[in-house]
Amino acid sequence: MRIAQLVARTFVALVLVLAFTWGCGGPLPQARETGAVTFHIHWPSAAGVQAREMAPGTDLITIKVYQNGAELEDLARDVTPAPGGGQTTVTITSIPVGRTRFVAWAYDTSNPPPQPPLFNAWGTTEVTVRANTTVSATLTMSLVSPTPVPNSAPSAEIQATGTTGSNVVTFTCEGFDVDFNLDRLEIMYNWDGDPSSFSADATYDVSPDDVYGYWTPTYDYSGLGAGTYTAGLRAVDSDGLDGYASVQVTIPVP
Ligand SMILES: [Ca+2]
Repeated sequence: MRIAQLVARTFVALVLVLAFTWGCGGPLPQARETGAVTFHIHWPSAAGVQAREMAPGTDLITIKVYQNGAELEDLARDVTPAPGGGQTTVTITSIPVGRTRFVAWAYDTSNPPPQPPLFNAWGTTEVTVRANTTVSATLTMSLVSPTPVPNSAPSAEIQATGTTGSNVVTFTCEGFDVDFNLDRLEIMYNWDGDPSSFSADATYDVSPDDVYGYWTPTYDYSGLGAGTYTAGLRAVDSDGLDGYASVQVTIPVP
């Protein structure tokens, strides 16, 4: 009898634990670790012209934060540029750890609404955010002139990473287009070693047209001979203007 009661109580207790766990949506996920980045925002200088004199009306810099191609909207930050063309320093905190892309736009907001603010410059950089650490980074702005801006060509960045023994290389492909009409990313290889065979192999559509595209295609090189190969990335906007970047991939001897 006692054993039966014990079994019954244990069963009831188990049901209660399961119900509690279920009702709470399962074990709480561990909060993802975060870190911070301090940006030193530099302005271009040329021919003795003092920094921001080249974009004298700039009174707002907006920094946006991206991870894995998605914007972390809560982390976007508006910054007032330092007066007199000096360096602007700003720290963004509570950024989840990992590889992070930052894009900054600089504006002259003196235009009365509904006219849009004049877009003066932009800059971008990639930072690896580390837990409970403040990383220092430089963000160099590139002037956009004249304003309003004629359509300009996108820029492209490509990196390659592989894991020993996996026979797979992963490409990190990024495209940027300041006038928000990035249309697609195209990756190309010459795995057969013939430079004339270098051609677009796959395409990633940036939809809707945006300022930023992010894509991580993979390539399985099983059976490929050891050697150094080239992979290229084209970032193309909706008017057909493009930017290009390439990366060398070294396949080890099996
Ligand atoms: Ca464009």
